[in-house]
Amino acid sequence: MGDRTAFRTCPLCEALCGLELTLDDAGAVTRVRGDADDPFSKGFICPKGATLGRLDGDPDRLAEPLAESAEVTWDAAFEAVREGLAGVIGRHGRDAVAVYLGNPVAHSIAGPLYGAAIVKALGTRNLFTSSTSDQMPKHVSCGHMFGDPLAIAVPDLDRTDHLLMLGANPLESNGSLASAPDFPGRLRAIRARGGRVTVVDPRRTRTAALADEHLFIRPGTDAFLLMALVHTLFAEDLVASAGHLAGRVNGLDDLRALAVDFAPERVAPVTGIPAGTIRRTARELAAAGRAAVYGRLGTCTQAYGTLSSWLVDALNVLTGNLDRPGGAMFPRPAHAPVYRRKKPFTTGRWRSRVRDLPEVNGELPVATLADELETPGEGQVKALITIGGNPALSAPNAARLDRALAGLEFMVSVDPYLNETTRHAHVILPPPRPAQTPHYDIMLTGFAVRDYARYSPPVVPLPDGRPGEAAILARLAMIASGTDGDPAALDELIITSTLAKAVALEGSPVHGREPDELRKMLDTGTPAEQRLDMMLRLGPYGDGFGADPSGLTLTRLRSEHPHGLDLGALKPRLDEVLCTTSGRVELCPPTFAADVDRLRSALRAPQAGGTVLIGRRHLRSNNSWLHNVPELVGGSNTCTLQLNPADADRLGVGAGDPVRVTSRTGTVEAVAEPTDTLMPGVVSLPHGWGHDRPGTRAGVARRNAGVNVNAVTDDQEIDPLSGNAVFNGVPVTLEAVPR
Ligand SMILES: Nc1nc2c(c(=O)[nH]1)N[C@H]1C(S)=C(S)[C@@H](COP(=O)(O)OP(=O)(O)OC[C@H]3O[C@@H](n4cnc5c(=O)[nH]c(N)nc54)[C@H](O)[C@@H]3O)O[C@H]1N2
Ligand SMILES: Nc1nc2c(c(=O)[nH]1)N[C@H]1C(S)=C(S)[C@@H](COP(=O)(O)OP(=O)(O)OC[C@H]3O[C@@H](n4cnc5c(=O)[nH]c(N)nc54)[C@H](O)[C@@H]3O)O[C@H]1N2
Ligand code: SF4
Ligand SMILES: [Mo]
Repeated sequence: MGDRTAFRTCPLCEALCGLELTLDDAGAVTRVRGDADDPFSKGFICPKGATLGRLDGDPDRLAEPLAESAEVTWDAAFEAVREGLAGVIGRHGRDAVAVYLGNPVAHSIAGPLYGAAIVKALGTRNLFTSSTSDQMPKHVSCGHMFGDPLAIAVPDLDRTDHLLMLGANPLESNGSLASAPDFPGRLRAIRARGGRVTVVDPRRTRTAALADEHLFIRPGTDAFLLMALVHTLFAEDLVASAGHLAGRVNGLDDLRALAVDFAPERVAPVTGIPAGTIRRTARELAAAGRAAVYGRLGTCTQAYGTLSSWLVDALNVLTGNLDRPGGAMFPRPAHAPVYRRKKPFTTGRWRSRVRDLPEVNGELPVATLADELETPGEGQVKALITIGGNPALSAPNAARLDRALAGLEFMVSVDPYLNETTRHAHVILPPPRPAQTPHYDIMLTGFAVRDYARYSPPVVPLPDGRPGEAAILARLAMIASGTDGDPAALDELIITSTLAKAVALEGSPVHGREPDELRKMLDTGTPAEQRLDMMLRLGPYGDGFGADPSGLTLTRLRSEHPHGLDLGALKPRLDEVLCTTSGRVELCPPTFAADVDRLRSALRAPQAGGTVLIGRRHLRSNNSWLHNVPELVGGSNTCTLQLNPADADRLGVGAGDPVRVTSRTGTVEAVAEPTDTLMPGVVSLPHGWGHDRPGTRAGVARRNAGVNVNAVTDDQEIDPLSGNAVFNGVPVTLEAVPR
């Protein structure tokens, strides 16, 4: 034999890059390059994708399940899970089992296909995910504005003339809630075709440096700036009243009235952005032919996360840029049916036990997970299932959560690493290597800046008896349901009920047909492949089970488009997306209007002057779990405390000096990195570090431990409408540590 080449999508971040892998005859990945034939990524790759082989072959990855720290067979591991869960449910009831789903769940086939089934089978209300450390404010905003929390409009990067970007740093993150391979190149192209990019960020990031203009903003104050932009559009008669949105929007007058109090002069002292600049920014936005406002993590993980997310889209509506080419558009993923029964969005269908926080999108805020673990009483969480998550590092006040995890009666983790979180687990079920895992981006193609589909079968086959992640999760769902029968029955149930619904639904491409006939037509691969085939065939580009013989099937996607299939630029589709009760875009939902009171009181309050902390992403990190790849740690990727040189001088510290950072919740000590890229009064620590805990297995990460920023973030501070964590604008005090 010898070397061979194989192709797959990179599963690491949201950019969906195609990869070309070289494998030796033992099946080890020896080289990774960008897949030049991928129609979306066209060969683009970043340092993380390029080292996927090192991650794939990491000797610290768990190959076999662990139970009480010993390697066990898969049967024994599942039996231990069955006993552990049954015990807790028997003693304390179903809500005593909590589930935490982390970020990589959204980057797999298995997570989206089986995650919900596990939660449903458990019958617990205690679902927590990394979404409430991330984008939940956007779901709430879109839920109320468009009726669907997943109807997230993305900037049409390739056609826009003007991009106003807040709280995003795609030059390091490669983009988020806007899947765009080579995001940096797409930004440069905006400028190259004469367009304009403006970045709003408390730090002059690499993205800000690439832009035409960078506005430093005081952390956590975007909602004020956005309100002032709205104010200016109304005050200067710049609102696009005619055009394709005319008659499709409710609440214009309500928003106008709300914005009256937020004149640029009033918000300037709060945001740190001069009134003249705010006015000019509004005028530029209104004057641009095709413009998009895009807000990401920095605008979500703050105290006004939902208001900021809402106002971003309010600006897209007011400038007439929602749902039009070059504006903010709704992707049309190939696997998601267009026709569906529509239920308008609500929150608070149940509430958390300890802090009485509302359910949002079927889950509770991760900021209250430790409360639920620690507070005794009926309904206390006694068991936890984590899937692809590391909340002992990633959650707000993670040090507290880390301690609370130690008290669980039972914990099982589906995770390839023995890390800060999974060291608390009684059983760890490791998914196989990326090379052994199939890929289709169920979640992220829903946010792609072009319609695009790609299926990557496993590059290396699994050994007999070794379950893939889909099979692990399906088995967990069966165990959770109390039957522990054949997991294939679960998929069969889902397929049968989906087909039954599809044939009954008017407008569906299979309306009126026989479910049995459709069932027989499905792909003959794994259960996950059968479900994917079903989804694609029912989707907007699908063959409708023969109704459109040239349409998409999984078989066709796999055999005819191994490098992926470009389904074209985004198309206007507001009517397909909208499912508000009114059938219109709700520009000023009452819950948001009520929350504006917080902004108004803050405008009246004297400005607090102290130091605040923000986060930071580095190109070669990926949250907490790539620090065990030698090529990715060290150099520019180190866990330093960045601060403005003026602040460093005042503190009497220079580069490399230790600084103590203290907040309400704790203290960390980090090494100073003075840099004028940070605005005065703002300091920055990256997240995902702190790999010095005992009982983990990650040698490289341990030697590059860093400190956990989430020892100083606060789980009691949340964005009230979404329950989202607040990672930006955390009040801290600094102290030089004598050497
Ligand atoms: N290399 C790398 N890539 C990643 C990840 C990673 O860890 N490393 N993580 C992935 C994940 S999980 C996500 S969610 C995405 C996130 O992708 P992005 O949203 O691009 O995230 P960040 O790079 O954190 O950028 C957030 C920016 O907000 C700024 N900011 C902080 N506070 C405020 C504020 O109050 N207002 C404004 N306007 N800006 C503020 C920060 O300085 C920072 O530049 O990245 C993904 N990609
Ligand atoms: N201070 C601060 N905190 C933050 C952020 C911030 O900007 N600042 N960002 C927040 C954001 S945006 C996010 S998304 C969260 C992330 O929060 P989490 O999802 O809790 O944390 P990750 O570090 O992404 O952990 C991923 C876990 O999945 C495992 N894993 C990797 N690949 C696979 C796989 O294929 N299958 C399975 N089952 N497991 C896998 C890894 O080993 C690791 O344990 O962190 C949040 N925390
Ligand atoms: S940008 Fe993201 S998807 Fe592309 S190679 Fe890098 S980590 Fe992978
Ligand atoms: Mo995230």
